[in-house]
Amino acid sequence: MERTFVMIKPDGVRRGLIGKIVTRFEEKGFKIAEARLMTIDEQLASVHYAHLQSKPFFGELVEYITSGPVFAMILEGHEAVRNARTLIGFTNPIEATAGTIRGDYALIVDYNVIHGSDSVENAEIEIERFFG
Ligand code: RTP
Repeated sequence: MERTFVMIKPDGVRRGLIGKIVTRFEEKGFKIAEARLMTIDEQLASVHYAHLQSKPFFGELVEYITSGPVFAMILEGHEAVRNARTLIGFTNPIEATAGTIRGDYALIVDYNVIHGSDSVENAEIEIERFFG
């Protein structure tokens, strides 16, 4: 069964959205294979967002993702990567459709509540990175 990596970011955890977001994945049909609350340090943040290192918002992105605990999950299901991305919605909440997690719970791209792996290959890399 395909696996994906999903992480509720510090704003989502702070706002008490873990339960609501986990319920959405469960209701959609995903199986939660593993889950844990953890804190991301600067080094892990720099690896995870290495593809954005040249962006002007990189420093603020690292500050945000390290600002408090995240809730990391391994989800299993049919086409888990693509199904999870659809449920999560577009990166920028302004473009995310109502009914998606970002469409319903976020206003601004800087604080978009959740991360989901964008390919099967990256999902396996991120699962290894966060769960070892
Ligand atoms: P994620 O990795 O969090 O699931 O996001 P994504 O694939 O949808 O988008 P990506 O381009 O990889 O961006 C990663 C995260 O960087 C922040 N971001 N801020 N201020 C900005 O213009 C901007 N653009 C991206 C967001 O937190 C985004 O999720």
